[in-house]
Order: sequence, then structure tokens, then C-alpha cells
Amino acid sequence: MRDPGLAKWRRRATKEIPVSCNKDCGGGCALIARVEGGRITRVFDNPRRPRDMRGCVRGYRAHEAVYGPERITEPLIRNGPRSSGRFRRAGWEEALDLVAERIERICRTFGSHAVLGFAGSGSCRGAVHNTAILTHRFLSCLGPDGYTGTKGSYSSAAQSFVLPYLFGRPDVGIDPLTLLRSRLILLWGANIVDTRFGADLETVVGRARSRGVPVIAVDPRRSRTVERLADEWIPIRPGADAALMSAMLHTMVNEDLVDRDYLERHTTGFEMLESQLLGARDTGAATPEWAASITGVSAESIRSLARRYASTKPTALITGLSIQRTVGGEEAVRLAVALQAATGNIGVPGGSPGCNVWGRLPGPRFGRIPANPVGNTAAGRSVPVYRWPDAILGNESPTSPPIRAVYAVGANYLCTGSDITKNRRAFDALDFSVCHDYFLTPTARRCDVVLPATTFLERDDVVFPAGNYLFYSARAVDPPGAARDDYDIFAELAGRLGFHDRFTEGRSSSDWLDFLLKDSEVGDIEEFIACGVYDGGDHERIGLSSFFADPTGSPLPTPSGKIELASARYASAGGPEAPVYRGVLPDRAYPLMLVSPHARYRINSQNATVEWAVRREPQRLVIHPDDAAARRVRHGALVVVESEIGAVSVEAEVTDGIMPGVVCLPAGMWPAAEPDGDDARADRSGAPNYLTSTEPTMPSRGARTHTVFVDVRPAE
Ligand SMILES: Nc1nc2c(c(=O)[nH]1)N[C@H]1C(S)=C(S)[C@@H](COP(=O)(O)OP(=O)(O)OC[C@H]3O[C@@H](n4cnc5c(=O)[nH]c(N)nc54)[C@H](O)[C@@H]3O)O[C@H]1N2
Ligand SMILES: Nc1nc2c(c(=O)[nH]1)N[C@H]1C(S)=C(S)[C@@H](COP(=O)(O)OP(=O)(O)OC[C@H]3O[C@@H](n4cnc5c(=O)[nH]c(N)nc54)[C@H](O)[C@@H]3O)O[C@H]1N2
Ligand SMILES: [Mo]
Repeated sequence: MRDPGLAKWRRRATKEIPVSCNKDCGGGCALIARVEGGRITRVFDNPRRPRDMRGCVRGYRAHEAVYGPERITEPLIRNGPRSSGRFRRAGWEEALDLVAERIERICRTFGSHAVLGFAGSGSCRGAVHNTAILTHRFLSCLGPDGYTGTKGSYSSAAQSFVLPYLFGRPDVGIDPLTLLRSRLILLWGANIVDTRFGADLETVVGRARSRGVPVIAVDPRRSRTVERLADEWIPIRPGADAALMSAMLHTMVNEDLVDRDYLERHTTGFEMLESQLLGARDTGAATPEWAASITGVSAESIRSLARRYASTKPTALITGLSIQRTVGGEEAVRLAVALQAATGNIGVPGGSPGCNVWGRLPGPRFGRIPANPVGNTAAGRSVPVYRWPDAILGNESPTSPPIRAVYAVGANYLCTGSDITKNRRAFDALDFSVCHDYFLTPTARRCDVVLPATTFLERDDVVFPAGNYLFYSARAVDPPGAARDDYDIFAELAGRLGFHDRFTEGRSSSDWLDFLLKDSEVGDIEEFIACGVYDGGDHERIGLSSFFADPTGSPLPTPSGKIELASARYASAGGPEAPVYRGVLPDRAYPLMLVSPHARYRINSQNATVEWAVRREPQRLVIHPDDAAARRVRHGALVVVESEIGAVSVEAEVTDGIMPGVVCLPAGMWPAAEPDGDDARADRSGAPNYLTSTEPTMPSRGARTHTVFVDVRPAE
């Protein structure tokens, strides 16, 4: 793979270093950091990246956050009440001694299950500097019983719960390039222009569209995806997707548009679903008229969509994760798969499995630092992540041992977790809390000790993007002040707690990276490190290919060996045997539905205070002119948004870019911090999680941040 341009580029590149964002923002991009005088002056696309992959402004501006004036560069120890945000600077020795002493005492008194670990999505694409893996690795050494971890993710708990029942296997994705064979693309609750789901998906869908492939977007908002990629926008009420999908299937059954041969060969359970759709079971018939009243999409539009969808092949139905962060979101995932199965679109080039495909195909063979150290058999416990404050407050499972401490790395759950007021109460009930972060986030602010961590630009790693590539991300600059790698912080603490050798297995973080590189399929390691890109070869892969090549010879690991559109096992786990709409509609007290989608310029809660991002995306309540007029809400005026859980004040943006009956506050906004106390009434941040509840969708116990009922009024 050597080319004559490379040597020249490398010479010029003495200060141009391959890096890759190790963030949870849907990309995983091949970038270059230009370093001048020991500082990064620019971040731009790696010229060796795959043709369709593009970085985004969040990566191109990553160094600005790194050099932000508010970056924490020394350990901090709290010296005021929990809510005060008052800290003093400390040296590493003092801070680490304090953390070790407090953790040790809590484990001795209450058992190591009393420590709850938050390993959020801070850095989640790295082989070594992976906040979730490192935190688990460290905390699982705390005692023979391990610690209390979290299970399910904020992102995709409902989908992750149902996929094993449907497919039995995780590798159900598709490579975006296969979409060039599609004849119709449906982006369903998938705002891929902002949330990406891989650095090339937007580009490839754009290419397909420029070749004349129609793109339809189903979303309550006229998102950037609707504006930039779609030929048609179908506005839908949040959480109503399962109703629209059911009615499309109802139309397809009635009009004989279902691919019976395909269903017979590859699936089970369609008959049960069909009889349910037709009203033979106790749920009533899923007619377009029924669905119209739930979804806000007219019966005629539903019929027309169903006909177009079923008569165009191949069709890619690409769902976002939004549709499953709703009450009954599990069923939306199952019905999206049922739609693609009923049209014979799973397993064919240009089709898709229906569920969200982000990262659902394996990348090149490359290991990660093991989450469990050799010989570690700690059992550990876990609580559903969506319910962590309830677990601390003793409401999740009354028989669980008490939680007395939180250890948070790469997690800002006092902002990103639902029900901020409850979260604060939970934190205040703890004996001890510690985090590693870059900024004094709402979570850090309430911790007893805050330890300054390094960013991806300050450490070496291999980053896994969504496709069949690996990216090398080199240390471009030295960490500022006393900031340290999470790995080194844990290793130091492990030393104080008596398990240094178990945690490190005798390796530094760079030893681990060397070890993983040598053990991988990457042949020319030097070349990989120099250019930053390793190409795994095949970029037109379709998941479950062995099954589709030979459904009987290579069955799926489900009880029937096929895709199970209805599942008795899922029923025994507490869900309906065949998928059915079980969303909820607003009542008179809170007649509007709130969505809190992911912001374009933030990565979850990251960048929320970084100036360039704030300027581009000020937090506002997006509301339709009809809803605004009915409430005397004026564009630009301050409003109060209220739910059963809480209230928040924020400026209104009146626009027809959202459907009537739905309002929007983008996710990730930090709640404001009041000196010496958090008064939610005085909070004008517009942080949506003041309004969301920790009551999960069942049976997955996943997030339901897109099923929230509110009302809006002008602020007094
Ligand atoms: N820029 C950016 N990209 C990101 C992230 C980020 O914070 N910023 N976060 C990353 C992470 S961690 C994740 S999990 C993913 C999240 O990916 P998603 O969960 O798919 O993202 P959302 O922004 O919540 O929703 C996507 C779109 O669905 C719409 N929507 C909301 N509710 C519904 C509904 O009930 N039905 C339908 N049909 N549409 C609905 C929203 O208006 C939005 O336009 O994104 C990743 N990418
Ligand atoms: N209302 C509402 N709430 C939501 C969502 C929604 O759609 N609506 N989406 C949910 C989803 S899908 C997700 S994934 C969660 C995400 O929530 P979180 O897991 O909290 O994710 P982030 O905000 O990306 O990162 C958390 C912190 O990690 C820090 N960090 C980043 N990299 C590193 C590192 O390498 N080391 C250390 N020590 N720290 C690091 C960042 O500075 C940041 O403060 O939010 C959820 N919350
Ligand atoms: Mo997520």
C-alpha cells in the first residue's frame, strides 16, 4: 500500500499527526492534527481516509475544547457543601490518598458492592483509553464480589434487549456502500446528518439520492436530515412509530403486498403478527384510520407509503435509536424488522435489517484491553443505567445492598441522566463520590474529588470506527498541567488499594497498545501508525450473510433457527409475543410531547459550554406557531416548560420546523449551577432532563427520553 505521495506527505507531516475522535458521536473519523510550537492549530480530514468518510465540525474543533479556559488541569477536592461547587486545588498524592482511603473504608464497612461505577460514553471507541472498559477493569478488583455496575445503555437498551429474540446474533448491520444499490431509502427517526452513525453514511445516502433514489424521512421535526437529504418529510408523533408500522403492515397484508416465500424461508411468527394486525387477537385491527389518530399521519398517507414501500425493491429502512427511547420502543424495533422481512429486504444488497445498524458489523481483528483482569472472577452486580438514582435511593430493588459511593469516568449523569432533581438528591445521599473529567461538569461539581484526565489528542490509541477500518490516533501534544490518562490514575489508585499488578498485568498503557497491535491483523504496524488508516478490505458487507446464503444449513441461534418476528421467549421476559403498539398519549394536564434529540454541535453533554458550539446552537424550546399562539408564547420570549417531573425556563423558538403538538429541547444541555445551591426554579439553561423521568420502558428497562409530556407557558 505504499505510494510515492506518502513519503512526501510524511515529511511534510512531521507536525501533522493522525488522530481520531474517541467520542460517542456516531462517527469515528480519520483526522489530522497540525501541531505548531507544541500546540494544535488545526484539525482536518486525513487525506488517507476512505473516500466517503468525512469528519465533522465537532472533530475539526476538538482542540478548541482541549484548550478551553475551563479545562481542569489539577486534582480538585471539595471544600464546601455538595451543591456549592467550591473546590480547592490539590496535588496528585493528596487526592489519590484521599480517594483510596475513602473507597477502602466504604468497601470495608459496606462491602465493595456499595461502590457504583458510572462508565459513560465519554471515550468509547478506543482499544486502550476506553472509559467503560478501564472503569470496569479497575472497580472489579475492589473485592471478591466486584462492584455495582450499570447494565443496558442510555443509547439502545430497548433495541439491545429485543435483538437476541429476533436474530440471536449481533452482527446484523450493513456497510453503507451497499445503499448505493437501494431504490428507496427510509430514514426513520434517524437524523443522520447530525448523529451520523458512521463517518460515511450521510455521504453515501447523499450519493444514492443524487442518482435519483428517493429518500423519505419520518420525524416529528424538520431535522437537518429532512432538509438536506430527504425528498419527503413524514411528520409523526413521538413514540407512535409502532402504530404507523403496524398500519403499513396491515395495508400490505390487505393488498397482498407481502413476500410470503421470503417470510416462509427466513422467519417465524408472521402469522401471529398478521392475525393480531387484522384484529383477531385482543388488540383491535391496526387499520390506517386507527393509526392516523395516534401518529398524526393521515390514513391516506399511510396507505400510499405502504404501497410505495412494498412495491420498490430493494428498500433500506434505516431507523435511528430515537424510536426505541420511548415507552414501548421495544416494539418499534421489532416492527421495523417485521416490515423489512415482510418485503424480503433483509440480507439483500440495498436492503437493511430494519433495526439501527450503527456499528453492528465487526471491524478488522483488533483486541481491546480486557475488561476483566486475568484470574478475576468477581461476580459483580448491576443496576439498569436508566435507574441509577433509584438504585442509590433504594427504590430500584429493595433487597439490593446499599450504594454508598459513586465512581464516575466519562459520564456526566447529573446532566445526561433523566430527572436531574432526583439525580442530585441521590448524589447528596452518598458518602463519597469521585470522577475523572476535563471540565467541572454538573456531575464533577457535585463530586468530592475531581481528577483531571487527558483527551484523545494527548494519548496514543487505536480507534474503532463504525465500518471495516481501524484508525490510529497518536498523541499529538502533551497533556496540560497535571492531567493524567485514566489508565495511569487507575494504576496509581490500584497501587494504593493493593491490586496494582492485577490491574496493570505488568503493562503500561503503551505496552497494552503495543501488545494489541502485535496481536492484531494489522501487518505493517509502522505504516498504520504513520498514516493513521488500516483498511479491513471488504466494504460492501451484509450482516448474517451465512444465514442468508443457506437458511437451513446455517441457521440463526434462535429456537427456530430463523428470524423470530413473534417470540414466546420474549413473552416470558414480559413483552407481548407478537409486536404491538403500546405507546402512551398525552393527557389534558400535559398536552404537548417533548423530544430531546441529540444536538448537532454537542456530543451528548460535551461542548455544552464551549463557546463556538454555544454560539451555533443556543438552547431553545422549539414550538410550532399554532401551539405558541394558543399559549401566547412569542418567538424569543422566555417560557416555562413543565412536566410531571419538573420545570425549566428557556427561550422559545417558534417555527413550523416541528409538527403541532410536539416541542423540542436538544439533549446534553447542562443544568445551570447556582452558587451555594441548585434552585431549579431559577434555572434558565433549558436542560431537558429536568423534565424526563426515570420510569423506564419495559421489559428492557431502557430510556424513554422521547416519551415525555409537558405544557408550556410564558414566564411571568
Ligand atoms: N451530533 C451528535 N451526534 C451524535 C450524538 C450527539 O450527541 N451529537 N450522540 C450519539 C449517541 S450517544 C447516540 S445514542 C446517537 C443517538 O441517535 P438517535 O437516538 O437516533 O438520535 P436522536 O437525536 O435522539 O433522534 C433522531 C431523530 O429522531 C427524531 N425523533 C425523536 N423521537 C422520535 C420518535 O419517537 N419517532 C420518530 N420517528 N422520530 C423521533 C428526532 O427529532 C431526531 O431528529 O447519536 C450519536 N451521534
Ligand atoms: N434527554 C435526553 N437525555 C439523554 C439522551 C437523550 O436523547 N435525551 N441521550 C442519552 C444517551 S443516548 C447517552 S449515550 C447519554 C450520554 O451521556 P454521558 O455518558 O454522560 O456522555 P457524554 O456527555 O458524552 O460524556 C460524559 C463525560 O465524559 C467526559 N469524557 C470524555 N472523554 C473522556 C475520557 O477519555 N476520560 C474521562 N475521564 N472523561 C471523558 C466528558 O467531558 C463528559 O463530561 O446521554 C443520554 N441522555
Ligand atoms: Mo447514546
